[in-house]
Amino acid sequence: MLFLGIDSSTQGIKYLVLDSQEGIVANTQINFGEDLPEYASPHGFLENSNPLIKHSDPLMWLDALELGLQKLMSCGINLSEIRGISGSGQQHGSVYLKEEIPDWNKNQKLSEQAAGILSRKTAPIWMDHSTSAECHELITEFGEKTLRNTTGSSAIERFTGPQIRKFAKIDPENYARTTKIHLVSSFLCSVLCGKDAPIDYADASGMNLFDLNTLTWNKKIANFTAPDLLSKLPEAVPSNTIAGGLCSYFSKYHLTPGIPVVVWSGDNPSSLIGIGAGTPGTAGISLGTSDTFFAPMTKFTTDPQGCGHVFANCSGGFMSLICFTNGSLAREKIKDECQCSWKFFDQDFASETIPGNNGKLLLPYFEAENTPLVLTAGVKKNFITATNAEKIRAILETQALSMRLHSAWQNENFSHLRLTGGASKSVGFQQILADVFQAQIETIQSSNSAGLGAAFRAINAVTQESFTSLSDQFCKTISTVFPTQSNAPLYNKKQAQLASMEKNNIHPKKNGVKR
Ligand code: XUL
Repeated sequence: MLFLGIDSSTQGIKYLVLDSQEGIVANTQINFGEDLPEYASPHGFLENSNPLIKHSDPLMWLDALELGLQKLMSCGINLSEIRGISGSGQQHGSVYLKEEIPDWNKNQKLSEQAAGILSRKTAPIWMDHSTSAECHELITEFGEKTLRNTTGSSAIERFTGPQIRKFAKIDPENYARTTKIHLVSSFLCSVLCGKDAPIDYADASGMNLFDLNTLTWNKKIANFTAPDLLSKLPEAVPSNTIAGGLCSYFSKYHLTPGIPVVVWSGDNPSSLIGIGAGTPGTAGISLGTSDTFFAPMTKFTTDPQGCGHVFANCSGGFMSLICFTNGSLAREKIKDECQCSWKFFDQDFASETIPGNNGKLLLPYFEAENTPLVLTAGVKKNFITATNAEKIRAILETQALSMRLHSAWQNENFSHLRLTGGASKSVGFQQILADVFQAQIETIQSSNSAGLGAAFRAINAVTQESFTSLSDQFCKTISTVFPTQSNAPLYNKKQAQLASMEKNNIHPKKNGVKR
């Protein structure tokens, strides 16, 4: 049986078809910047003179969805044999509708039909950091600790609740006309079903609105966030819920109308499933537009610094998530500065440098950063001169050390770390991560773990096959890098150096941080 997993991420949409016996049989993707230049979003979001504002055009996602399905038709598999679909979306982004999602008319493009039902032309995405005032208001009303213990997170700029509050404040008329607010995940799931779909518990956790103790929307927080908000939120449901049958519009892509569409989730919760990190002791690191560190949690613990999060885990229980905005785009900036090849950036720099890099570090805040919270972009270095190889080691070691520093609140020991995402193939970065975490670094066959996790969730909901059985079959490790134990003291020292560099360079008041 074939299942389709779709991952709608910041810079594009990826499609993966999994044969439940044979493994992955098709893989394809659409890049928003390259394939849809008319949307003027080279990195998946629109230009804005305010660097804290990051919005995307939801119609671009719909054109990409259709373009990708067309591309998938030419992959040589019979799409009519697909028996279930699920997906994942970049987290926190929100889409505002003034009418119900219709049963689409086959003779008109999705984007043309959807244009008429949006109550807000653009969707704030996870990279938006423009809601500090709203976060401050939430914290003043409920207290930081209460928010954290209720929703799993402090009030966070990119989270959907503060974003909705800002919209209701700056555009009350269009907010009032809004009848439904979707996440990227639930919006695209609704599009496939041709009717409004629910939000799964895991992606609901990234909104500052969902109570992780009761697994329901928190009425008090929702009422404070924006007028009448509860009536505009989709239902929150377990991650294995079938949202509906595929609407007949998609028969033009040879998909069979009526096949189950399983509720979509966030890309990070989906990746946790897709890398097969079901058991405590194994964590995941996704090296994409954002770098994220995530792991199943043995107990509900929150981050006292307010940067890390607890989400519902699609396979039950909870997971942690720490997001670093300056991931691949920051690596690319350094690569551009060095004018070197990817081979040099991913591998050859290592032989021209030494672990620890003679203390050279750099705070790579090319964009506003989530972890630690930095609202004024600016790159800081503790060196004046460095070779290209040293600059590359400086960014990679800083990113690895920052992940270790800011994930320590979980109080868990990780002996295995599974890497996913585009940069996971960098053998230089793999060794640095192994040495910094003193853990085994594993990679699996598919670097699209969010799409694979989505396909697993479709299979699990439709056939009841367990996640353990699926990951045993399809998440076999293809490479393992072992830590060099003698480098442990050196990186412990360097982590302390990074902590004090962050402390000395990040001035909460100057940055407008009110947490
Ligand atoms: C997670 C986060 C990002 C997006 C990227 O909290 O904001 O990782 O999910 O797609």
